[in-house]
Amino acid sequence: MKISFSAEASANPVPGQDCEAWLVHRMPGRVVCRSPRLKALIGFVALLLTSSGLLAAPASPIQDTPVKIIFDTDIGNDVDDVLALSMLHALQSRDDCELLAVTITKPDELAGPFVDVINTFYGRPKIPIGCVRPSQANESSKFLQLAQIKDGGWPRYARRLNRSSDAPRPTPLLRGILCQQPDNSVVVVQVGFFSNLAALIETQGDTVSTLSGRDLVRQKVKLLSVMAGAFQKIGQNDHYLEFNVVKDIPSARKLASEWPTPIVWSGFEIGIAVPYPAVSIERDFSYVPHHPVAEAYYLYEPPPHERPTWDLTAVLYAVFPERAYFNLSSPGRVAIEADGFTRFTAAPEGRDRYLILNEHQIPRVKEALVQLASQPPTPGRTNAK
Ligand SMILES: [Ca+2]
Repeated sequence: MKISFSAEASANPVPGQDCEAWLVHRMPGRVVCRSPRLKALIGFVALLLTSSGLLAAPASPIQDTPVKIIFDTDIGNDVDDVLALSMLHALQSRDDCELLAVTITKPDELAGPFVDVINTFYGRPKIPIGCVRPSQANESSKFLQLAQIKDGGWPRYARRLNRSSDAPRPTPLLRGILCQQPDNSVVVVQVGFFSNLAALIETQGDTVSTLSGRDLVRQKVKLLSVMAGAFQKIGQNDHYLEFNVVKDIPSARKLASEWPTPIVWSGFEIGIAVPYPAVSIERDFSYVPHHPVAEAYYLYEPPPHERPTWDLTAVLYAVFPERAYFNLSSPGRVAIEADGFTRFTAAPEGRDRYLILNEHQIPRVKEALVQLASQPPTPGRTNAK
């Protein structure tokens, strides 16, 4: 059980009220203490336990409610999407996020089943998955075939989804999920192409919601955390054309010009500054004979290769924007040029910012990414609450 403190309530205590009356059960397994006296008592007991060695470390990060996340991914291209999805499961196990849905922009029949494999492995087979339909534009994957691999005639990894074509399409799924959420509550993490979210803001009102896609996003979404573009020189190249943008430039341009909420961009330079430690892939996933995340990494490019953490950084910022893992640029506006270049122009009221990472932050970010990506499933947990 996690106990957290409400700073605004403790600053304004009600005189004479019992401690117990200030206990508010916010959600299963999670209690918020609003009593200054009880907080002091808990703090004293925690201090005693800590000094006696019974508690090894201070309490985990405090957050009122789990961050509601929609994860939009081109999973099956690079392997960082897989590590990013495993991070989200760890964060949900820690009550730091709630993964509402995974939507996929890779037009591969095995992309949906592979996400189903990962979600099932982490004990959450009911998380909705939305998939674009297969197309000629698809590039073959190095690891999605893990969804079909068998040992002695039996599937190595459990799943229910047979092919992406059997899953809902992303746009109606996104509309249905968003309209059920409280206003200004959802953080969308986009770590692939812009196709799904550009299509979402293009939708008209329907039986699910009378709002257009753009108005629905404006009402329900508080932040878009996107891995795309480049906002520093990449080597000597000051006009770097980043993969997620150039694969669907029309959609990227539409989103950049019309998306109605704040956007924080994790540029190409952030992920390459934090290579994922190969030793983690070799050692941290060996708690089971077959681990789909590690096996995907090996099939993509095995250790000692250390893959950049592009998509993982977008997840880390999305869930912990207040933890100073990164600095933010000044506000401005990102425009996508005709060739796919992401041009940032500072503007005081601008919608966009991009991540900045200094040398002191890199070790801390790397440690967080490793610990989250390699955290084992929590027994008995499902997304069914
Ligand atoms: Ca990706």
